[in-house]
Amino acid sequence: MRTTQIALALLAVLAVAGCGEKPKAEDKALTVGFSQIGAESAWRTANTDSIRSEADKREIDLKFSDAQGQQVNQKKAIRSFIAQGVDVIAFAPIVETGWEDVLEEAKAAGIPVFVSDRRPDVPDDLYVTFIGSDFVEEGRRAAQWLADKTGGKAVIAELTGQPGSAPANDRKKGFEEVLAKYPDMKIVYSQTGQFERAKGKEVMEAFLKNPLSKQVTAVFAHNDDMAIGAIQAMEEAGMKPGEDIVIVSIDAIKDALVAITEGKLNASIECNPLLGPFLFDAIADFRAGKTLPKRTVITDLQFDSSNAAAALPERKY
Ligand code: GYE
Repeated sequence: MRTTQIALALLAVLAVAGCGEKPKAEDKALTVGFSQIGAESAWRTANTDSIRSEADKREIDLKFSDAQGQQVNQKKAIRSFIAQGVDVIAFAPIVETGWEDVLEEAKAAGIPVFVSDRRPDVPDDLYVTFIGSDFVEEGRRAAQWLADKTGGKAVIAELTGQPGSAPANDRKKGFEEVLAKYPDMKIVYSQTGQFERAKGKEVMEAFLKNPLSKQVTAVFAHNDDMAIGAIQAMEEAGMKPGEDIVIVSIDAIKDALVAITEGKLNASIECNPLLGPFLFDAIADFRAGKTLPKRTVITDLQFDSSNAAAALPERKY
């Protein structure tokens, strides 16, 4: 009698738990296809680590694709995510233009698209939300820092980022907007270093052979890696970067904070690459039926000799 009761109770529990049934759709791990730009900078590596580790933590099935700096590869990856029927697509668009067709295809397939880091130039209805820093503001802050440091007098060489990318376009725009208020600050040379350390070094090496470089009193680099490459070129040419020439850049990676404490770099405006938690929170909220803002702006700090050393021990990237 007792055994029968226990057996019945057990059966009831199993029935409630739905034991033996096939797993329902919501029991499966969420599948997210993420198309990354490449590995051009320390910022990008930290961004990739953040996305991968956050997906792991949440047991999300992440299909990660590295486009190695090519828009065609990103578009191929997105098309392959559509063909695989992933639940969500996320991507960091390398350049602003040329995304409409592939995002229309995702929309037609009913797959929501989340934009991370850089903005694509497409109509709002082609993506759910865009999460990233305000690059125009970063450019403004770099210029304002330089104006304050130099008393509004500077002959500037600019190292620009990936041509056609939102951070290169916007950082230049914000920087020039502030420069317009200072008649004695002007950019006399501007060349892309593609956001890469080696290219930043190459560009500076070539520029130092140009007589125009003798007039230059400041360098604005669109990211720290290019600034660090330029610093190496200046040191190899026997100059004292940070003293002979004032250098300001963007990202605030650990190497930049080190260079500031060594007096070789003068300032870096932060751009937070740790977007994984923001991205996967947004995806979770969307799936829970919440309305998301079209744009989430990540707030950033800035560093110079007044605060870099204190921040260094805690810096993760
Ligand atoms: O500043 C740069 C990277 O899109 C914000 O891309 C990002 C930029 C970052 O290569 O270092």
